[in-house]
Amino acid sequence: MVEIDGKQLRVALIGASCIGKTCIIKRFAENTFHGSQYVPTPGVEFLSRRLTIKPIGTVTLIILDVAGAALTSKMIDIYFHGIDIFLLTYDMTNATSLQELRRWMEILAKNGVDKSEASIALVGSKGDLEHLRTVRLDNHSRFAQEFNIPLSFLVSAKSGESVLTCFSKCAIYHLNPEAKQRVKEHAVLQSTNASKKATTPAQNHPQAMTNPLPTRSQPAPDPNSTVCSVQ
Ligand SMILES: Nc1nc2c(ncn2[C@@H]2O[C@H](COP(=O)(O)OP(=O)(O)OP(=O)(O)O)[C@@H](O)[C@H]2O)c(=O)[nH]1
Ligand SMILES: [Mg+2]
Repeated sequence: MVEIDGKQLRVALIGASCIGKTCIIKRFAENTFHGSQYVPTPGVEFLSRRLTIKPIGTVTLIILDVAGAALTSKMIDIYFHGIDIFLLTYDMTNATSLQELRRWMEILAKNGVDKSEASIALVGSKGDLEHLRTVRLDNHSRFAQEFNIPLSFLVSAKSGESVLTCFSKCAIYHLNPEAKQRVKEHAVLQSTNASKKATTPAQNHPQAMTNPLPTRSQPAPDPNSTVCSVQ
């Protein structure tokens, strides 16, 4: 069993502006949601929370809230130094925000972020706005497959749905060397087998250990829920 007591993990949320990164972090770290007005994050902010993962112990997550506007910042390599887990976040009501993650993936690659060292998750935000969804589940899955991203979540900072699960599962995954080894092997399989479709059985693929993106009944529209994502 992995010994985790006292460990610290550095987690960064990255993605376009106004997709709900700060709200997800505040929901996780403070269990609050102040969604009525949008205040862009200036540069980078930090919050932390200690997580108890039964039965293996406690781990402290130091969470970097990276402003969407930091995409072009010259400081980005400093921000990304030593990050254990990247949560690549997009707004499921805004298809452009998923495409913008391509630019963030380029930045990760440029900064030498190694997918077998750092763990990467694809996170769809604003899951309570199912009625406004423009990113379908298959778009999400295709993106995750294209970049060999092993973890997938759909969360809502507003309702709190899956926020704790997302951070906990990412931490557990990152602390499990076997899971990361499987990603490494899968990446090799993909690159040596580029002409064929990946044939790894679903139960062996790391994606199988993630929570399925849930479908849910449609909540009533909430006109006050967001300033900038409901266009
Ligand atoms: N309905 C709904 N709205 C949300 C949710 N999360 C965030 N929002 C809205 O989206 C707006 C932007 O959220 P932020 O968390 O500030 O966005 P950000 O990604 O941190 O933006 P930058 O700091 O500019 O990078 C907020 O004002 C909220 O109204 C959610 O889960 N559901
Ligand atoms: Mg922010």
